[in-house]
Amino acid sequence: MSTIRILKTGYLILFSTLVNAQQANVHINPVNFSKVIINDDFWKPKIDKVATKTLDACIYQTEVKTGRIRNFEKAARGKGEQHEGIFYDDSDVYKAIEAMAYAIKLTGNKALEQKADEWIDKIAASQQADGYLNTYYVLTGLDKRWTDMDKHEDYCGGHMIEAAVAYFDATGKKKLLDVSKRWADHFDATFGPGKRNWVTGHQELELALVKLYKTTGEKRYLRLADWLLSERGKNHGIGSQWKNNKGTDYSQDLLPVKEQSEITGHAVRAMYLYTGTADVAAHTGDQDYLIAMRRVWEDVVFRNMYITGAIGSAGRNEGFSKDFDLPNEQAYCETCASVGMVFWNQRMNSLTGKAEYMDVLERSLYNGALDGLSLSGDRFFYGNPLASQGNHSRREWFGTACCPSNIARLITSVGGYIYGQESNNIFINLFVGSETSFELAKSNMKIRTTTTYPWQGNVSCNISMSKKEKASIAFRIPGWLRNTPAPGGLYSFLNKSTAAPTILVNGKKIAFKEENGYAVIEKEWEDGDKVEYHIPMEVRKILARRELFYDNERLALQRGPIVYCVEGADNNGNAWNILSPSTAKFEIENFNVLDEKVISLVSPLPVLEIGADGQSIKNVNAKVRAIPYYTWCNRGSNPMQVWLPSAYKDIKINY
Ligand code: FUB
Ligand code: ZN
Repeated sequence: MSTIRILKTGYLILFSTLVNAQQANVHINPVNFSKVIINDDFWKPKIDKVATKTLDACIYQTEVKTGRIRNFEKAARGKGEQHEGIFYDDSDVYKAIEAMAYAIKLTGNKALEQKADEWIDKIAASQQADGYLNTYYVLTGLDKRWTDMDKHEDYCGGHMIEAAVAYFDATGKKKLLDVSKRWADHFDATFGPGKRNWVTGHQELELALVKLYKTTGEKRYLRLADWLLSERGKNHGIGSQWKNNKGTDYSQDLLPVKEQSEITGHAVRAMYLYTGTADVAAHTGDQDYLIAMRRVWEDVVFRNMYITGAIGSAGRNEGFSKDFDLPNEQAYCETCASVGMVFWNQRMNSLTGKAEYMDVLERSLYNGALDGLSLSGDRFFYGNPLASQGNHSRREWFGTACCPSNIARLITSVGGYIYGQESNNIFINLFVGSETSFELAKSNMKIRTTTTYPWQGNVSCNISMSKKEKASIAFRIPGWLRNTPAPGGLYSFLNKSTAAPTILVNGKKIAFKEENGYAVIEKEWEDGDKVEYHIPMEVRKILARRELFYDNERLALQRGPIVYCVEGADNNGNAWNILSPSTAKFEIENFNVLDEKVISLVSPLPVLEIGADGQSIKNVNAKVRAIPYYTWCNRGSNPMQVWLPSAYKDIKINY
């Protein structure tokens, strides 16, 4: 199957040939977002909100409230005007364009396309004759460019490439892709074997170069990404200000990537590094990278991940601290780090074919990452703590504004995480109402999925076949159904469940085999076949390993993939005075958090209150309501807790 796509410009790209040629080292090829139509009750409204509210906010902040677009205009004029903002601000423009690209593809929003085109013209106009592009150095002195690895020139370049690839995929327009290629060619001419050494100060370019390789077919971009990885751990001195006084390897540059086994330093840098590493390994087949990544992944998931799938507990380095050091109220948990967990875990699933990576991805996506965006779509969390005394609020924007456009690009590209394929084996990784099609060996298979996930575990797939053909469909069996909240035993369910998934084909229950965490059915598919996959959902109480000191004598609640919290808004203004004994019974109740229809959990629980005399303490039984963690702090600043005390000593009446 080699489709030659001829673009308007006469630019030839051998799309399918390339993709097929490159996938030798992966077990599952994710279906690109652009091939998936989303019509899901949970995700579609969120995508629409990002396409309107979130991106409107990004556009307003980018071109009106801050100087990000003005910087490009000034760089294009070349009159030495003053740079506005921070040296990495260009990256936010690119990430917003990437999100616009996904939104344009999904919603056909013409105004967004016009805006993106306008920005791309300005970006192109500011590119230097030799391909260099970075408004900070163009405006502050080109003589200083490429002298400081920490200054994010490569990070901004990487985000430009990602935006260019997404925009090209979404619209077929290649102006930004050409700009990116010229920039990458400039980088390639400057750095590499026999040229100058370089280590990315904030990883991102590695994964972007692999995307550029996949889009253009030019192998030198892959080689460049591989070379950048090989340069790490050679003492080039990046992030050196952090090494001694913070005691961690801030930029994951103390050891060569292949020798790394511990997660260290800045969380977003780490996630982008290992995503890029997995991408390179997928195309080169370098097993040493895969072995190292598994070691590091275990260190993240077995010892350093929150129950929300968030990572990076420490604010001082925006990253990891000691193993098992996961404070709740002081948790940093940057939104971008959860977005990075989604990226990396998808790559690991693709490389290994194992569902457990998707389990982690799902946890980070529905909880740690989604919490970063308000239900209104135009307010953001930078950090995502698991407890609050009511002193947190969602913000319109940040000085360092990496998170808003990052969550925007993740939500609009969620279609890219649902399905996978390897020859005649189809994988359903996330349960989202959507449609896509697969080229099988002899036929075309179309799948239309309907579901009310994440609130109920019913997933129904209608199959259309161009002709009959044997193939397998593998449904992920979520770890939470299998008594494994997270691989590695960092968390466990208080009570074991014997619930099991069931599959019906054309109304008849059938046996399936289990492979790598998937429920697999194989048959000759016929047009009109229907598969119903059912994953029972129960309210589960979660305990943390003893070493997670902050969670001792506490439990958390989860149902399906959703982690819950109690918030003052639903509980008489408090969330810290509630006791949740291990025997407490929670019922489910439909509930609205603003306009978000959710399933809440309710239980009569002991609540401590100060009596009318101001001195006595009353122990009352009150109906306590827990809501999905991702919906908290949408009704003003409120106290909140994910981990509820199960012993009186951990209760606070006043906070
Ligand atoms: O340095 C660029 C971005 O700003 C990082 O990814 C975030 O952690 C924030 O520091
Ligand atoms: Zn961020």
